[in-house]
Amino acid sequence: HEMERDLRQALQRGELEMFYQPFVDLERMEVCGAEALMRWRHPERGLITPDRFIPIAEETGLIIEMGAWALREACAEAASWPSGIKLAVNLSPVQFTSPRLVETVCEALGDSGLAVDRLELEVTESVLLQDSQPTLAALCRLHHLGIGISMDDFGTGYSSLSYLQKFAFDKIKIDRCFLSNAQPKEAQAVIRAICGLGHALQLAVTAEGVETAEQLELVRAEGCIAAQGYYFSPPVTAEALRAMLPASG
Ligand code: G
Ligand code: G
Ligand code: G
Ligand code: MN
Ligand code: NA
Repeated sequence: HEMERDLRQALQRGELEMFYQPFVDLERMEVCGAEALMRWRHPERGLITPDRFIPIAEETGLIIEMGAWALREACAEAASWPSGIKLAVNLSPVQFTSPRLVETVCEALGDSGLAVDRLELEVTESVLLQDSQPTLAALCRLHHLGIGISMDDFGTGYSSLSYLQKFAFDKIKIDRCFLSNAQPKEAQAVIRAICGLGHALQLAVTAEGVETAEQLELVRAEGCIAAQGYYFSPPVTAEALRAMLPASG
């Protein structure tokens, strides 16, 4: 696979880079964390977004190495942030096929000095699709260490609700399609229902894809504790993200 060779080289040559998208605490209206999102800074083709290369990295298993690099890189960066600022990192289902996943996470934390309770790992419900015992065991071990586990892209899969029963998630991130693809009335109904569910299950609920002041008002009024989206900031370089952080926290 030509793309696989290119990706492996990209990893070796240091062409992968982590971007960060802030999320905002809706009570204090302050940045309270950032999600790490991978980019490929290609020497000829410029900045390539993950939808173009993560699927190939998953097919070839290279995501295991790339994901380990991403964890180390993001934890090292976040260790320099004010102590109230959280780091969210995405994990692919394929990374759970590695027996070393938990160790890899622990090494990234240990080497960076980032406190465990500042790390959140985002997984989509596809992680729990096959009812894999090793996957569930790894999630439980990570959770027991004090790492937050978030269900990403909530509501877009086959049966999101049943997955909430399979594992004690800390947070659900409402998929951005519920804001972007809906009339305001429909969006309100869906956000309200998900916030009600989160409240009943004692889960933090956050909104993705907030692009307008109206959407911000809606998710805040319905009880989301945090929000993320272009209204605040797109994913930006580590340096640009640092400029958005409070002086301490
Ligand atoms: O940054 P962007 O919105 O284009 O990211 C698209 C998707 O790529 C994200 O929703 C996420 O699922 C995936 N992704 C981005 N960065 C990473 C990463 O570091 N690791 C993994 N496993 N997936 C990522
Ligand atoms: O992990 P996840 O699939 O949720 O990744 C978030 C992706 O969503 C990133 O690739 C980011 O570029 C994208 N994104 C973040 N905020 C917005 C937004 O406000 N609108 C849209 N359309 N996309 C967004
Ligand atoms: O609108 P203003 O010029 O203040 O925004 C500058 C940038 O600051 C925004 O694009 C956003 O990315 C970033 N930002 C950082 N923290 C916050 C916050 O708490 N609220 C808002 N609205 N923007 C924030
Ligand atoms: Mn995510
Ligand atoms: Na998402």
